[in-house]
Amino acid sequence: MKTVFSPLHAGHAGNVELIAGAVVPAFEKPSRAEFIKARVESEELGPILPPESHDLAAAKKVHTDDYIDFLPTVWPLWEASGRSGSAIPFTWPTRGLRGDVRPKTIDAQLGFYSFDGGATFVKGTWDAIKSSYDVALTAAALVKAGEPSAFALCRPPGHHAGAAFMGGYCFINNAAVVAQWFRDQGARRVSILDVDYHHGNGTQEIFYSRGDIQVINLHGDPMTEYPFFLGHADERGAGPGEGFNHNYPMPFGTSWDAWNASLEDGCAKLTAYAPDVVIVSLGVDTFEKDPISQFKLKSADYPKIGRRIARLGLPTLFVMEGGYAVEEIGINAVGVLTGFEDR
Ligand code: 6XA
Ligand code: ZN
Repeated sequence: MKTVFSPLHAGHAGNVELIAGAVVPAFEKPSRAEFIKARVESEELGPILPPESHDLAAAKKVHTDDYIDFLPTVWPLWEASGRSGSAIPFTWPTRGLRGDVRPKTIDAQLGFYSFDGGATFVKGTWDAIKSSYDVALTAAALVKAGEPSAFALCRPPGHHAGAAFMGGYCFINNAAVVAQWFRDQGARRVSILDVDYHHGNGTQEIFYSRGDIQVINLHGDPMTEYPFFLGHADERGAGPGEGFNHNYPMPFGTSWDAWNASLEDGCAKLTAYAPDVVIVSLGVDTFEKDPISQFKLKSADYPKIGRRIARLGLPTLFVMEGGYAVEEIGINAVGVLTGFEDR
């Protein structure tokens, strides 16, 4: 399997986040991608290719124009206002406030275009976001050209980003971009299978009213887990999208047997839908030692995930999302991919 990777991710570094009342170095850090790349190499998964540069038209098919135009302006506006450090949103237009007016200052716009303080900018962030987007589209083109599978080693991740908001380390929704791109290239139906520990609220929001892109999410129950405000089992899609969104919320402590039962059910839904291509939002923060997550999957479980996905028998694009147990993130992510290749 070919991997697409860009070193430009590394400029998105040195961020901080607020967690459990403390400001700490962000868990989403450059070493994550480097550990995965090193494991791709040591397991000899296949060649590692650089991305080709794409314009932002494909991003604007799933995000609003103004949101995408905003992202590259953040750091210049932040610096122009005399700031350094991380640009972090801190005020949101929640219930009872005006969400229909876009204010002028950088602080206000950060809040206007986010749902939490978890998507933060430093100087190299925009170039990293753009490279992650290019990685996803370049890997998608490999599958379109006939590769049975490809791995988009994206960083930053994407599945929390909605049509007009960032959050949870995510800016451009890479999986959503490539799902739409496959549709525009002639795929009749596309399935997104999101196995990250956290609900992919952005992906769900983007395709909630669509019947041509099926979204399946396995994740921590939002009653107790981030992102808290989406991801319940009764969210099944709306209008023409009704019945094409499937959520599998699971409790803290879930281990392989129960998680795998959800995967089996999700795979049955996927097979019944009969898509032309599958996009896997590949998060490995389901791991028992993940520092911010509460599931109990073991390293030996990840190849089993890959094997099950391979049995779908469909062209498959893996798009990297979360996973923070840095020592093991490479073993687990690449374990899914070698399992897919049944080796
Ligand atoms: C809250 C936790 C963000 C989780 C991001 C993630 N700061 N999403 O892994 O998949
Ligand atoms: Zn996650």
